[in-house]
Amino acid sequence: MLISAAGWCAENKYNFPLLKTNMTSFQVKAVCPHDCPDTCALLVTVNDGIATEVKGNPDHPTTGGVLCTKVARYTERTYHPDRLLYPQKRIGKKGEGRFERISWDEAIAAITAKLKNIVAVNPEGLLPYSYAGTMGLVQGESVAQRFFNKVGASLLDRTICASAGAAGYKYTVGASIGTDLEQVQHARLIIIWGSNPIASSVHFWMRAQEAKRSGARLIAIDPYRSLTAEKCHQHIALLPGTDAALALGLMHVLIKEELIDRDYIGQYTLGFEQLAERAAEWTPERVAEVCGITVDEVVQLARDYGNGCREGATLIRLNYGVQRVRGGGMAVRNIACLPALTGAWRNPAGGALLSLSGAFPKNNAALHRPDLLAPGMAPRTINMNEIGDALLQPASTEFGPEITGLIVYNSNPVAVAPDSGKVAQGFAREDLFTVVLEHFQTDTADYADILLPATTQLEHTDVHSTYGHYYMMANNAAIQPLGEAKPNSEIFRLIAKGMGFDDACFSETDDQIAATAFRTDTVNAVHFDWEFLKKNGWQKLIMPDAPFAHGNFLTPSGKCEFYSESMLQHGLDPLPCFIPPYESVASNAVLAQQFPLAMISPPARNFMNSTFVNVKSLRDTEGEPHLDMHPEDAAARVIVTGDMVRIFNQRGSMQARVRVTDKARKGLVVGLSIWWKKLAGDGQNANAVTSQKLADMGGGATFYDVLVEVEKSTVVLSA
Ligand SMILES: Nc1nc2c(c(=O)[nH]1)N[C@H]1C(S)=C(S)[C@@H](COP(=O)(O)OP(=O)(O)OC[C@H]3O[C@@H](n4cnc5c(=O)[nH]c(N)nc54)[C@H](O)[C@@H]3O)O[C@H]1N2
Ligand SMILES: Nc1nc2c(c(=O)[nH]1)N[C@H]1C(S)=C(S)[C@@H](COP(=O)(O)OP(=O)(O)OC[C@H]3O[C@@H](n4cnc5c(=O)[nH]c(N)nc54)[C@H](O)[C@@H]3O)O[C@H]1N2
Ligand code: SF4
Ligand SMILES: [Mo]
Repeated sequence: MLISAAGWCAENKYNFPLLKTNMTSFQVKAVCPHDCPDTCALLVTVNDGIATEVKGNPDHPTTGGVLCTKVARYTERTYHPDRLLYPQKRIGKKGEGRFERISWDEAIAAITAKLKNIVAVNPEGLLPYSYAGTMGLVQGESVAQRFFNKVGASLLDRTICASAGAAGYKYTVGASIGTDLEQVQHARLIIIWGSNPIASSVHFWMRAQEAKRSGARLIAIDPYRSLTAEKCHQHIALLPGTDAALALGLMHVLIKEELIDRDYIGQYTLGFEQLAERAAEWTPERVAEVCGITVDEVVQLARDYGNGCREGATLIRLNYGVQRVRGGGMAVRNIACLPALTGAWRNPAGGALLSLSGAFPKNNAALHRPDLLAPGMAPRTINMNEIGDALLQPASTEFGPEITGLIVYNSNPVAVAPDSGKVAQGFAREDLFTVVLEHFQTDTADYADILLPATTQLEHTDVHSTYGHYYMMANNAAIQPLGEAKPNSEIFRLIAKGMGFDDACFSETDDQIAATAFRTDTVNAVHFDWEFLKKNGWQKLIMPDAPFAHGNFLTPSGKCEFYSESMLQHGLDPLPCFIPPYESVASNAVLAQQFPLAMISPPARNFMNSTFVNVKSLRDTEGEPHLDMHPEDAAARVIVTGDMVRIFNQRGSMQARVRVTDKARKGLVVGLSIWWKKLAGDGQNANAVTSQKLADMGGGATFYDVLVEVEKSTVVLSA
């Protein structure tokens, strides 16, 4: 159903910044809301109140007029016939997905009646569950978090993506700051470590390609020959979860062969002597054995990196592929030591790029209003990676009250959270009251008691920080909300009002909230001005060209900490070390007898986590859930390309169609993700086999720390 708002734009009553003055056709400056480092500037063409085209803004320096295939199809998603357009209440069993239309008044009354009961027993019985469906600071955690603070609800630790690596990087470098994306094309050597930017950060890839055309060498470190690895000069296919060992091996060779920058080390680092002693233990032979690669690969990579740093800019694009395992935080920490060892930070195009989010002085005090928490209240924190277990926990002194109320927004936990069998079991609890704010009837929405229609980025206002470049970004609404959809902010304002909360902050408009998004008392954003940002679309943070060229690390010592006292205090090894995976052939021989194959489930190019899986043109491009399997592993199981297989372990099983290919190294299977469970024949996805165990730091997830077995399916179910 196409909801037309024809006639509405005739007078441009919302005073959008117009690039064309034609009343019936104009363009609006917007921003891509997705959990992607590129945070593109969009130009939305609106004709007669309908968004007809979404393009990349050619004037925005990092977008350069280019969008990925997913968001180029944004209108298809916005006007999708399955968009949720009005509030609904559940009439079937939980998970069945049968709903009936109700009014907003009925919905808010039903929600607040239930919440009042839950809160009266114990406010910690209520839990938010949200992640990065939109990265906007207004539609993310502004009014929502104010509401949960006011209630005194349980807190959610948002650890599903980046927290292990962020912690490891922070111990070493001090904050999520690194090489500016706009410098990448000047690099002479780029190591793409645990990342597939062709799929997940195409604007980084464009710059890496530019560097390549100017003679740069590209090396991928990835157990899988991803789209990106295929296009690099060299691909080092190590075993999953062994990156920390490879980094130690590089340190070993760099130090032994004196390929280090003694001057930089002396001035700007802490603990070199101890590091050298530790690295001495990691001979290339030992590293090769742990990582399942050759001695020559270790030694040559170290020489290329060390010599590269002397000859020009050498950049490590490390990403989240390395940190979704037990030792993920340590892996990122070890890699983050390398540019300080070689002085690669001296060059603006050298150094390391993980996340740049730490540069944005987000004004969380204004956005989230932690002061709304009543004096003396200190709600417990639930780690979102453990949502399955948390929902199945009875009350206890240790755990606190049972979770009886759950409000889900900006996330699809039944599809994306690990150990999905338990998650679904938790969501199915009859005594759990669940509200879901969504665009579509996702796997999670099927379990809602009350399902509320949320607006998309084209229909609401927002302000964005990013993690892949240094621009503050503004999103202007392009069209009116479809049907009865409302922004998350407005929905939480209505719920707050229904609860009787009359604090002034629940009357602030989205514009007023956006205007407080960044602190202007810090040098990075001293020039932040929401009115300007809205009109211009973006404003770059004030950042030095090479953030750590002269030290200035944000660690307690102000140096790059090869030795970290904070880590010691937190019960961690203060020096780089290798923490083996929970589940691997080398680290868990008993389990590996039953489940001998490592499995990873990184993002598919045409999906954004589980978003877009229901957009037919994109789903058709991915086809169906696949499993890439090495020819020897397939032959040993008499499996050929096209066979439907069952992938299983002690936690669950899923079905997928096999592609026999040496893209997956021997001993590894790869299921590109994250499929909607209900769009797969057996109603399962990769998270049927993933685990709720946590990484070494930051409470991070361990999605790629999984052993499975694969067998030909006897019963083939189709969607
Ligand atoms: N198209 C698309 N883009 C996305 C997303 C999406 O779902 N689809 N998701 C977004 C989100 S939420 C995130 S967090 C980012 C993720 O962005 P990246 O961190 O760049 O992650 P991926 O692109 O998944 O690349 C991870 C790569 O790591 C590899 N890998 C897996 N295990 C290991 C390991 O142990 N060691 C090493 N060295 N490599 C390993 C995988 O094979 C994969 O090729 O992408 C964002 N962009
Ligand atoms: N097996 C496996 N599992 C993984 C991963 C993996 O690599 N493998 N990756 C993990 C990672 S890195 C991440 S970040 C998580 C991602 O997990 P999530 O952040 O849950 O991401 P999505 O699956 O994209 O779900 C976001 C949902 O928010 C909705 N949404 C978007 N905008 C709005 C809005 O304005 N309002 C409301 N109410 N809803 C909105 C979308 O419709 C979508 O259904 O998944 C993790 N799960
Ligand atoms: S998903 Fe990433 S690449 Fe695609 S439009 Fe959004 S920010 Fe740009
Ligand atoms: Mo993520």
